[in-house]
Amino acid sequence: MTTPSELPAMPAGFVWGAATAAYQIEGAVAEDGRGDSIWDTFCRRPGAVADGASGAVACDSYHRWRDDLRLLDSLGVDAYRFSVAWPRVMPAGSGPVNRRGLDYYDRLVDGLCERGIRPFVTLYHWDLPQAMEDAGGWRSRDTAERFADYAAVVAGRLGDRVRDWITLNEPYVSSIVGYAEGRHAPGVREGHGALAAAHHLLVGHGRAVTALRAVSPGARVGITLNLSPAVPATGSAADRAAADRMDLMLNRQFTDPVLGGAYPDGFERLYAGVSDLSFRRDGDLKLIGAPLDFLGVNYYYRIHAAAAPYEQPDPALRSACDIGVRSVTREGVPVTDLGWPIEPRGLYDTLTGLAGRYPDLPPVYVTENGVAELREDIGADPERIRFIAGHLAAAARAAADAPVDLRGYFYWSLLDNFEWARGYGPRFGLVHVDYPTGTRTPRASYHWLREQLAGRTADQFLTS
Ligand code: PNW
Repeated sequence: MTTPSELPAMPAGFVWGAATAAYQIEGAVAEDGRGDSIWDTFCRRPGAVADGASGAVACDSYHRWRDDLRLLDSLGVDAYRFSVAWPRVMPAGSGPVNRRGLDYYDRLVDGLCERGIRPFVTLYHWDLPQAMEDAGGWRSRDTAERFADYAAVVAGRLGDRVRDWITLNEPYVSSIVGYAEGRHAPGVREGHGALAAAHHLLVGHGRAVTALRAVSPGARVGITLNLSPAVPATGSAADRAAADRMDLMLNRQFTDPVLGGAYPDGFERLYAGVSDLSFRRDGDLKLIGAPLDFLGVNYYYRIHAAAAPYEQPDPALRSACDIGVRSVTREGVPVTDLGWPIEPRGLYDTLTGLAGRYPDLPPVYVTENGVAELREDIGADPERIRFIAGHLAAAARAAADAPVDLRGYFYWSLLDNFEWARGYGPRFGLVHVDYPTGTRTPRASYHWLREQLAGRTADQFLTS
């Protein structure tokens, strides 16, 4: 198959956007009353983040947000997905509200509305207030309640202009990468605790959905999940079973409760001896599985799964990511600079798979998809253009082949930014950022996307 270099025609009303997240772009971590988040703490831990980097300055968007608005405006996107930092709004996670923190998002939302750009607001993109972590973090059910309180506060301030809300970004990463792998904040390696965190994140999601709708009756509410099809590295029974375990941990642990109102089959078996799952309570699934206005899907790559020995033979000592699986690179599959396989068909399979498994699948937005380069390349990024066009073609095919109501696509990311434990090496941006001067320079992909978007109205008219 040849790789397209143009965007496919999408139905009228399709939302084209770009995405960012608070801790990755804002900087200004000690300004205007912001409290510490678990990422501020994690970044201070020796060896936790590449080059000892942190989000203390990042893209300085807390001060340069007008530049970001100008970039979005001239790009011609319909929407901007950004996140609100919980510790700016409630420095201790609960209790007093910090007006100055909310003021920042108020200005940003006003600026978007003035330019006709629709805000998609993520309420939690991993920056848990440190004070909440000190009280148990997501292992504690109370954090879910506090999250809903915070969601209500944000909606109370922004809900007159913001319609589209995303409760959580990638609860898999918050729980499994943060509490089981320990590669992300808070950087612990647990079994039961990580599974409790995953569950409480979903409870927090459910409570936040209720709170958002109560405060802002016109709200459209969704959640963003990172989904990666797990395919067996070989046809062996062992690799097929490994792929199934990976799919359970990474995908179905989240999609089944949220979209199907049920815990996935096989989950208790997967974690037998690791956790008794005693954090589950009656009524949780009803809350977690309440109908959503949309699902956000983050897709980067698919996983080629092979059976591997458990790191820890004794289940009682196992972390929740120790499931006897390793992911392998397949001969002939191109990879990005981060080693992530480039396979648009994984996005096709994700979308059609959702439609096949969940009869009541709500409308879907691709809330992230993108490619990073490790080179400090300011201008030419043909790989990025091919990546975007290839993945959109796959998404459009999925929407044509399956009952998927695909409503939009957000490129990750508008800007080069703080890529978590990898620091500032990987560059995902349509726009290059020079650290730490903060100078923003649009890349070729930005100009390409701008031209594609400028020409889209006529195309869409033809096909709709
Ligand atoms: C997503 N991992 O995350 C996030 O939503 C973004 O904040 C991030 O910048 C983007 O993808 C690109 O990575 C992930 O190491 C980041 O397992 C890292 C991991 C997984 C997801």
